[in-house]
Amino acid sequence: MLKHLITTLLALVALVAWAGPASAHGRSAEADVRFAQTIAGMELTIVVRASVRVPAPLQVDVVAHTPGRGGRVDLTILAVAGGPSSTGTVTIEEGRPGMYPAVLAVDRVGPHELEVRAGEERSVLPFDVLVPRTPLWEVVAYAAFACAAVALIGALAGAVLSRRTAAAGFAGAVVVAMVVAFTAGVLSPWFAPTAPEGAPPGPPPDAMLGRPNAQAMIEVLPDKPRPGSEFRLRMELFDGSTGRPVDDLAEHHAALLHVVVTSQNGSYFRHVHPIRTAPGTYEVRLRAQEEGRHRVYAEFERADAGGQQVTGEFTVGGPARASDGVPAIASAALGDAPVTEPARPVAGRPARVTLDTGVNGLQPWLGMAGHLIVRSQDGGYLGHVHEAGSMVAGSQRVPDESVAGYEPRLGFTFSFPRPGQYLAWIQYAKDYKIVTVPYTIEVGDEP
Ligand SMILES: [Cu+2]
Repeated sequence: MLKHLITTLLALVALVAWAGPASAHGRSAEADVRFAQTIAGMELTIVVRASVRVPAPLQVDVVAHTPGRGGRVDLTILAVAGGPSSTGTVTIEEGRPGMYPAVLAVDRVGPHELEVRAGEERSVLPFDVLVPRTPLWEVVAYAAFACAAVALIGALAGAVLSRRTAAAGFAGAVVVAMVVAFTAGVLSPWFAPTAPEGAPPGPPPDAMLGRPNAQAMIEVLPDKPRPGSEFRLRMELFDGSTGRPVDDLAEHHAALLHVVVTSQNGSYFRHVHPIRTAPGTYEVRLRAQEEGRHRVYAEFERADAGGQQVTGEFTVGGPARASDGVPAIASAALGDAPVTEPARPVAGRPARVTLDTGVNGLQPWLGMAGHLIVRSQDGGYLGHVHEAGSMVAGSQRVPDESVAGYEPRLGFTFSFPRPGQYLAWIQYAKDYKIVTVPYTIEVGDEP
């Protein structure tokens, strides 16, 4: 009995000492998954809530930022490995931004697909159902406590039966077990985090070199949309050497893909999140407004690789027109106009751009309090920075769309690469609605 106890304790000590490099790759089981989607004329964020066990109900919240004419959104969750599917529906009310919850179900961990249907459109979004696993140090600590309890009983029994040697041995085992348990607890911060159940395997050793950038083919259908008409912007991502679709995009600022479309003079500006219509293929429906050349900028990140930006171009109804002016401050702006410090920023030096939105309790959009998108006059350069903001009431690890807690003043630091005029747009969310404030900045040369 005593021998067994000591053997168990030694094994636990070995386990603590090992604390091997467990796979720490990927997202944690406690994090929600977010997919911004521009679908059926609506700008949505679909939030798949974290689950703590399976099988279990799975909450999926559809946040309607721009509900447009609203309508039905059908959700279906399917495990890639097979098994029953689970469905849910939310009905977005016309012109009513907000959070529309649905409860679906999952019966296993691992790779899943969430199908989103709205209007004529269908998007299939891959995600992993993860369930937290008990960390190794906790297993060790609990096992050691159990050993200590058994040894304590042995020591007491030895004392009652006047078996001194045995009692002393058991008492020693209690001490060793407690030391193991406390050591595990004290060392817990240094233990490699335990990968949650259902997490994909970490990258193979050769992946340390990084995956190659994806190649992008950007086109519009029809290839020359008319002003006022709807068109589809399609983006195909593929591997340059094999030609196979690149379909391993990671959630990056609450979306798989961020797309900005601007007309030459910047009066047309869309920040949208295309739906995934096939592996490696993303589409978004837009309505053309004005004739001329338009630029497309797409930002995404392959899993286990860096982020990248790709650009494309298309023309609306006829030949491109020369730049004819700059956007005015939108009537949508609620607070003050943006202020730049210094008033005339110097190229290559950080400038401060602030906007007092006048909104008490800004909400996060795409995980941030505010977004600043900057384009050079000719469209050759597009930059994007964030205001992480501070929540008025405490800070949340993952800011939720439903929490209206940011300070009204948004501040960004931005270094304009060259002198000249820039078009800029600040975006933030209020009452779930996205507000876009366009303005222009004149950047000077070295003083
Ligand atoms: Cu975006």
